[in-house]
Amino acid sequence: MAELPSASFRFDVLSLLPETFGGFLAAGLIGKAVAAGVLEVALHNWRVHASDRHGTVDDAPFGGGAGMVLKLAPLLAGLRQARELAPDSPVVLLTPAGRPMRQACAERWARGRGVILICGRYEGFDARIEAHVDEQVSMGDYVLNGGEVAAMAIIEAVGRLRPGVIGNAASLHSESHRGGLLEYPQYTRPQDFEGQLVPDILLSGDHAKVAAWRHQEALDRTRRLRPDLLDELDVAAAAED
Ligand code: 6GU
Repeated sequence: MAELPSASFRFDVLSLLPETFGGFLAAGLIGKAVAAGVLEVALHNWRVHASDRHGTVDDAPFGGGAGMVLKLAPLLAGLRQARELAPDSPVVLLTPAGRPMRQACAERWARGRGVILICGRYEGFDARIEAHVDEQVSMGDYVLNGGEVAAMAIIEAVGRLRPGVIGNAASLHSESHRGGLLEYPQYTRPQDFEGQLVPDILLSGDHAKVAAWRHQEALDRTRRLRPDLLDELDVAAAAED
């Protein structure tokens, strides 16, 4: 049976550097999905809403101190425009002061019809923006010059969960972070690469043994690299008892 045409999912991105998205939106599976209309990405440069002819979007901080603060009015004008185009989309502020992005977040957003993403640049937002957004999300505990790279990461993480973006939907099921563990190690030919061997069990043809080995490897790897994920699984399991 032919696959049903999938409804389009839209990203509305508020950015002062919309040109940074060009290559990203044209390449690979995301590029194909955009060309096919499965994903729609509207870039809103909110500098056009500045009130002066210089396009000023920032100003000095009240209370003094170094740096500048992004003004509220032009940003909110851009947000209003995006909301009119995407009234059902949650509004996500991209900031290092937000909650770290998680796979569960991508899954939740992918069940909706779109997401509005707000990217700042260098300086912080006027804190009053918080009253106008649904969530504040960070890419992790390090500092970027702006939210654009974070927005691209989110477009990819959410977009790839939408029907019609990834050819082999089955590959979505065994990935790292699905089920709270890192993915087990994978190997392909050759079986011997300069003396580095593929584990024998993978050549055994015993599917049950392979499955058990993979689960154990996923656990070991998670314990080694991301013990914090195992703590979360324990908490989740305890909550189910
Ligand atoms: Cl979303 N924005 C900026 N400027 N820096 C970050 C970030 C976001 N996430 C981590 N660092």
